[in-house]
Amino acid sequence: MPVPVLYIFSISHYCEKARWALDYLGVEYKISHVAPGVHLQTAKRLGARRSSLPILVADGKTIQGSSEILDWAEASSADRGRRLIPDTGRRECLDIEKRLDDIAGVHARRYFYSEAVVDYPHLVRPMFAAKVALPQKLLAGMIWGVVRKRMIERMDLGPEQRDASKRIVDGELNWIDGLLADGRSYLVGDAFSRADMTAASLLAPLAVPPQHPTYADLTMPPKLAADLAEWEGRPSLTWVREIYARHR
Ligand SMILES: N[C@@H](CCC(=O)N[C@@H](CS)C(=O)NCC(=O)O)C(=O)O
Repeated sequence: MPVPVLYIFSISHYCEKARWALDYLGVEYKISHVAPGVHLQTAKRLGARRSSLPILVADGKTIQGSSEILDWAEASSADRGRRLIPDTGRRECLDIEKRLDDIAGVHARRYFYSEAVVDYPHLVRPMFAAKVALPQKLLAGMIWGVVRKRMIERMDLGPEQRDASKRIVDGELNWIDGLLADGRSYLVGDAFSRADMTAASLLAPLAVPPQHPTYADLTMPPKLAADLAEWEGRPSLTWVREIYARHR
Protein backbone atom coordinates (compact mmCIF):
# COMPACT_ATOMS: atom_id res chain seq x y z
CA MET A 1 0.00 0.00 0.00
CA PRO A 2 1.33 3.52 -0.76
CA VAL A 3 2.05 5.84 2.17
CA PRO A 4 -1.07 7.80 3.20
CA VAL A 5 -1.24 11.40 1.94
CA LEU A 6 -2.80 14.20 3.99
CA TYR A 7 -4.06 17.18 1.96
CA ILE A 8 -4.07 20.37 4.00
CA PHE A 9 -4.19 24.15 3.99
CA SER A 10 -1.25 25.50 6.04
CA ILE A 11 -3.48 27.95 7.84
CA SER A 12 -6.39 25.64 8.67
CA HIS A 13 -7.00 24.64 12.28
CA TYR A 14 -9.07 21.60 11.23
CA CYS A 15 -6.12 20.48 9.09
CA GLU A 16 -3.81 20.95 12.07
CA LYS A 17 -6.09 18.72 14.15
CA ALA A 18 -5.81 15.88 11.61
CA ARG A 19 -2.05 16.38 11.20
CA TRP A 20 -1.50 16.35 14.95
CA ALA A 21 -3.41 13.06 15.29
CA LEU A 22 -1.27 11.36 12.64
CA ASP A 23 1.92 12.70 14.26
CA TYR A 24 0.81 11.79 17.77
CA LEU A 25 -0.22 8.26 16.83
CA GLY A 26 3.00 7.68 14.90
CA VAL A 27 1.34 7.14 11.53
CA GLU A 28 3.71 7.32 8.56
CA TYR A 29 2.28 9.75 6.00
CA LYS A 30 3.13 12.49 3.51
CA ILE A 31 1.72 16.01 3.48
CA SER A 32 0.41 17.72 0.40
CA HIS A 33 -0.09 21.47 0.88
CA VAL A 34 -2.92 22.88 -1.17
CA ALA A 35 -3.81 26.52 -1.88
CA PRO A 36 -7.38 27.76 -1.39
CA GLY A 37 -9.23 27.76 -4.71
CA VAL A 38 -7.00 25.06 -6.16
CA HIS A 39 -8.42 22.74 -3.47
CA LEU A 40 -11.73 22.50 -5.35
CA GLN A 41 -9.97 20.57 -8.11
CA THR A 42 -8.02 18.50 -5.59
CA ALA A 43 -11.14 17.42 -3.69
CA LYS A 44 -12.87 16.52 -6.94
CA ARG A 45 -9.88 14.56 -8.21
CA LEU A 46 -9.74 12.60 -4.97
CA GLY A 47 -13.44 11.77 -5.23
CA ALA A 48 -14.35 13.58 -2.00
CA ARG A 49 -18.03 14.35 -1.38
CA ARG A 50 -17.41 17.92 -0.27
CA SER A 51 -14.71 20.47 -1.09
CA SER A 52 -13.29 20.91 2.42
CA LEU A 53 -9.83 19.93 3.68
CA PRO A 54 -8.38 18.01 5.47
CA ILE A 55 -8.57 14.94 3.26
CA LEU A 56 -6.52 11.81 3.87
CA VAL A 57 -5.95 9.24 1.15
CA ALA A 58 -5.10 5.96 2.85
CA ASP A 59 -5.71 2.25 2.31
CA GLY A 60 -7.12 3.12 -1.13
CA LYS A 61 -9.83 5.27 0.50
CA THR A 62 -10.51 8.99 0.55
CA ILE A 63 -11.24 10.07 4.12
CA GLN A 64 -12.60 13.58 4.47
CA GLY A 65 -13.01 15.54 7.71
CA SER A 66 -10.78 15.85 10.76
CA SER A 67 -12.88 13.60 13.02
CA GLU A 68 -13.06 10.87 10.40
CA ILE A 69 -9.28 11.10 9.97
CA LEU A 70 -8.84 10.77 13.76
CA ASP A 71 -11.11 7.68 13.67
CA TRP A 72 -9.03 6.15 10.89
CA ALA A 73 -5.72 7.03 12.59
CA GLU A 74 -6.83 5.47 15.88
CA ALA A 75 -8.07 2.30 14.21
CA SER A 76 -4.95 1.91 12.07
CA SER A 77 -2.52 2.42 14.96
CA ALA A 78 -4.45 0.46 17.61
CA ASP A 79 -1.55 -1.96 18.10
CA ARG A 80 0.97 0.83 18.83
CA GLY A 81 -0.28 1.62 22.30
CA ARG A 82 -1.22 5.30 22.03
CA ARG A 83 -4.89 6.17 22.08
CA LEU A 84 -7.06 9.23 21.68
CA ILE A 85 -10.20 8.10 23.48
CA PRO A 86 -10.19 7.44 27.23
CA ASP A 87 -11.52 4.12 28.61
CA THR A 88 -14.13 5.92 30.62
CA GLY A 89 -15.78 9.02 29.26
CA ARG A 90 -15.86 8.00 25.60
CA ARG A 91 -19.25 9.65 24.95
CA GLU A 92 -18.23 12.82 26.82
CA CYS A 93 -14.98 12.99 24.84
CA LEU A 94 -16.74 12.69 21.47
CA ASP A 95 -19.47 15.15 22.51
CA ILE A 96 -16.85 17.74 23.48
CA GLU A 97 -15.05 17.19 20.17
CA LYS A 98 -18.30 17.69 18.24
CA ARG A 99 -19.17 20.85 20.11
CA LEU A 100 -15.70 22.27 19.44
CA ASP A 101 -15.84 21.29 15.75
CA ASP A 102 -19.29 22.81 15.26
CA ILE A 103 -18.97 25.99 17.31
CA ALA A 104 -15.49 27.09 18.41
CA GLY A 105 -13.82 25.93 15.16
CA VAL A 106 -16.33 27.68 12.91
CA HIS A 107 -16.53 30.91 14.92
CA ALA A 108 -12.82 31.27 15.73
CA ARG A 109 -12.27 31.11 11.97
CA ARG A 110 -15.00 33.63 11.16
CA TYR A 111 -13.78 35.93 13.95
CA PHE A 112 -10.22 35.86 12.56
CA TYR A 113 -11.06 35.98 8.82
CA SER A 114 -13.75 38.67 9.21
CA GLU A 115 -10.96 41.06 10.01
CA ALA A 116 -7.99 39.44 8.25
CA VAL A 117 -9.49 38.44 4.89
CA VAL A 118 -11.78 41.48 4.61
CA ASP A 119 -9.50 44.28 5.82
CA TYR A 120 -5.95 42.91 5.92
CA PRO A 121 -5.71 40.25 3.19
CA HIS A 122 -1.95 40.83 2.85
CA LEU A 123 -1.54 39.35 6.34
CA VAL A 124 -3.03 35.96 5.45
CA ARG A 125 -2.30 35.66 1.75
CA PRO A 126 1.31 34.45 2.17
CA MET A 127 0.11 31.64 4.45
CA PHE A 128 -2.47 30.53 1.91
CA ALA A 129 0.29 29.89 -0.60
CA ALA A 130 2.87 28.64 1.91
CA LYS A 131 4.64 25.42 0.97
CA VAL A 132 2.51 24.73 -2.11
CA ALA A 133 4.31 23.67 -5.30
CA LEU A 134 5.35 26.54 -7.62
CA PRO A 135 2.79 25.98 -10.43
CA GLN A 136 0.03 25.91 -7.85
CA LYS A 137 1.42 29.03 -6.19
CA LEU A 138 1.28 30.88 -9.51
CA LEU A 139 -2.27 29.70 -10.18
CA ALA A 140 -3.34 30.62 -6.63
CA GLY A 141 -1.91 34.12 -7.18
CA MET A 142 -3.94 34.54 -10.37
CA ILE A 143 -7.24 33.46 -8.81
CA TRP A 144 -6.73 35.13 -5.41
CA GLY A 145 -9.30 37.91 -6.06
CA VAL A 146 -12.03 35.39 -6.85
CA VAL A 147 -11.02 33.12 -3.97
CA ARG A 148 -11.13 35.99 -1.49
CA LYS A 149 -14.61 37.01 -2.69
CA ARG A 150 -15.83 33.44 -2.40
CA MET A 151 -14.39 33.13 1.14
CA ILE A 152 -16.21 36.30 2.18
CA GLU A 153 -19.49 34.97 0.78
CA ARG A 154 -19.20 31.35 1.90
CA MET A 155 -18.06 32.05 5.45
CA ASP A 156 -20.28 35.14 5.73
CA LEU A 157 -17.44 37.47 6.76
CA GLY A 158 -17.78 41.11 7.79
CA PRO A 159 -17.63 43.51 10.76
CA GLU A 160 -20.98 42.55 12.32
CA GLN A 161 -20.27 38.88 11.77
CA ARG A 162 -16.93 39.40 13.47
CA ASP A 163 -18.60 40.82 16.56
CA ALA A 164 -21.17 38.01 16.60
CA SER A 165 -18.48 35.33 16.27
CA LYS A 166 -16.36 37.04 18.93
CA ARG A 167 -19.26 36.75 21.40
CA ILE A 168 -19.70 33.07 20.54
CA VAL A 169 -15.97 32.35 20.91
CA ASP A 170 -15.97 34.22 24.22
CA GLY A 171 -18.84 32.00 25.40
CA GLU A 172 -17.03 28.83 24.34
CA LEU A 173 -13.84 30.00 26.10
CA ASN A 174 -15.96 30.61 29.22
CA TRP A 175 -17.20 27.04 28.94
CA ILE A 176 -13.63 25.69 28.79
CA ASP A 177 -12.48 28.08 31.54
CA GLY A 178 -15.31 26.58 33.62
CA LEU A 179 -14.28 22.98 32.90
CA LEU A 180 -10.68 23.79 33.89
CA ALA A 181 -11.73 25.60 37.07
CA ASP A 182 -11.52 22.40 39.16
CA GLY A 183 -7.78 22.21 38.39
CA ARG A 184 -7.95 19.37 35.86
CA SER A 185 -5.16 18.97 33.32
CA TYR A 186 -7.35 17.37 30.63
CA LEU A 187 -10.91 17.97 29.53
CA VAL A 188 -12.00 14.35 30.05
CA GLY A 189 -10.46 12.02 32.64
CA ASP A 190 -6.79 12.17 33.55
CA ALA A 191 -5.13 11.59 30.18
CA PHE A 192 -4.70 13.46 26.91
CA SER A 193 -7.54 12.66 24.52
CA ARG A 194 -9.00 13.80 21.22
CA ALA A 195 -11.14 16.30 23.15
CA ASP A 196 -7.93 18.08 24.22
CA MET A 197 -6.38 17.74 20.76
CA THR A 198 -9.48 19.26 19.19
CA ALA A 199 -9.76 22.14 21.66
CA ALA A 200 -6.06 22.98 21.40
CA SER A 201 -5.85 22.82 17.61
CA LEU A 202 -9.08 24.73 16.97
CA LEU A 203 -8.16 27.45 19.48
CA ALA A 204 -4.53 27.62 18.31
CA PRO A 205 -5.27 30.62 16.04
CA LEU A 206 -6.04 32.56 19.26
CA ALA A 207 -3.32 31.06 21.47
CA VAL A 208 -0.56 30.81 18.80
CA PRO A 209 1.53 28.18 20.61
CA PRO A 210 5.20 28.12 19.52
CA GLN A 211 5.06 24.36 18.83
CA HIS A 212 2.39 24.85 16.13
CA PRO A 213 3.91 23.60 12.85
CA THR A 214 2.74 26.53 10.68
CA TYR A 215 1.80 29.51 12.86
CA ALA A 216 5.29 31.01 13.30
CA ASP A 217 4.43 33.46 10.50
CA LEU A 218 0.85 34.13 11.58
CA THR A 219 0.29 37.86 12.08
CA MET A 220 -2.77 39.01 13.99
CA PRO A 221 -4.89 41.81 12.56
CA PRO A 222 -5.07 44.78 14.99
CA LYS A 223 -8.54 44.37 16.53
CA LEU A 224 -7.96 40.71 17.17
CA ALA A 225 -4.52 41.48 18.64
CA ALA A 226 -6.17 43.96 21.03
CA ASP A 227 -8.84 41.40 22.05
CA LEU A 228 -6.20 38.77 22.65
CA ALA A 229 -4.17 41.17 24.81
CA GLU A 230 -7.31 41.60 26.94
CA TRP A 231 -7.80 37.83 27.09
CA GLU A 232 -4.18 37.18 28.06
CA GLY A 233 -4.00 34.90 31.07
CA ARG A 234 -7.39 33.39 30.39
CA PRO A 235 -7.25 29.76 31.66
CA SER A 236 -8.46 28.20 28.39
CA LEU A 237 -5.85 29.97 26.24
CA THR A 238 -3.03 29.35 28.72
CA TRP A 239 -4.11 25.69 28.83
CA VAL A 240 -3.98 25.46 24.98
CA ARG A 241 -0.33 26.56 25.13
CA GLU A 242 0.39 24.03 27.88
CA ILE A 243 -1.26 21.21 25.90
CA TYR A 244 0.85 22.12 22.84
CA ALA A 245 4.01 22.24 24.96
CA ARG A 246 3.26 18.82 26.47
CA HIS A 247 1.82 16.91 23.51
CA ARG A 248 2.73 18.50 20.17
N1 LIG B 1 -15.70 19.81 10.14
C1 LIG B 1 -14.72 19.80 9.06
C2 LIG B 1 -14.42 21.24 8.69
C3 LIG B 1 -13.37 21.37 7.60
C4 LIG B 1 -13.33 22.77 7.04
O1 LIG B 1 -14.21 23.62 7.30
N2 LIG B 1 -12.27 23.05 6.27
C5 LIG B 1 -12.09 24.35 5.64
C6 LIG B 1 -10.73 24.91 5.98
S1 LIG B 1 -10.62 25.38 7.67
C7 LIG B 1 -12.19 24.21 4.13
O2 LIG B 1 -11.65 23.29 3.56
N3 LIG B 1 -12.86 25.17 3.46
C8 LIG B 1 -12.95 25.21 2.02
C9 LIG B 1 -14.15 24.49 1.47
O3 LIG B 1 -15.00 24.00 2.24
O4 LIG B 1 -14.25 24.43 0.24
C10 LIG B 1 -13.47 19.05 9.52
O5 LIG B 1 -13.34 18.85 10.74
O6 LIG B 1 -12.68 18.62 8.69
